[in-house]
Amino acid sequence: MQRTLVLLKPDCIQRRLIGSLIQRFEQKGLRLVGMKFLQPSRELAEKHYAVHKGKPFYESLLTFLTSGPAVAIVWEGREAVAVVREMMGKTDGAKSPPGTIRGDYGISVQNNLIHGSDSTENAAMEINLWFAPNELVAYQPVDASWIG
Ligand code: D4T
Repeated sequence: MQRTLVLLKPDCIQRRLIGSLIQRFEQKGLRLVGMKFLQPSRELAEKHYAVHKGKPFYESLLTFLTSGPAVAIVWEGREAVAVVREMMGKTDGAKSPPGTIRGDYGISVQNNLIHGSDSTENAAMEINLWFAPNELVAYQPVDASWIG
């Protein structure tokens, strides 16, 4: 079982799409492990996007991520990292195919609604960044044997 970090970015909250996006992941069979609604600080945003420091879009990206509240979620499931990335679509909503989250809900590159970890290593780091260990809940869903 893999775990992955999803952020519903400030545009997702402002556009009232939280429920629609969470529903997709629940229906896919991913298991909710942790979830919080928060106002990301500049410090947290800098750590989260450290890999992009120095790039032309870095400052604008930080301003965007800290522009309003966000939802941080940990999902668990078989191949969860790749499954979430596939469901998100491409970075640019305009180039993202219909059926994906960014393809169905956006046309922007920066305001692209959602973040998902891109590897199991980054997932572990990002989960640790956004959540304390006691904010993650381990349990056995009753339908686990049906989901796989
Ligand atoms: P995240 O990391 O948010 O899940 O997005 P991606 O994995 O799809 O894309 P990324 O890491 O390359 O970019 C991070 C973040 O920066 C924004 N961005 C990206 C931007 O504003 N301008 C750009 O030119 C690029 C490449 C969008 C997502």
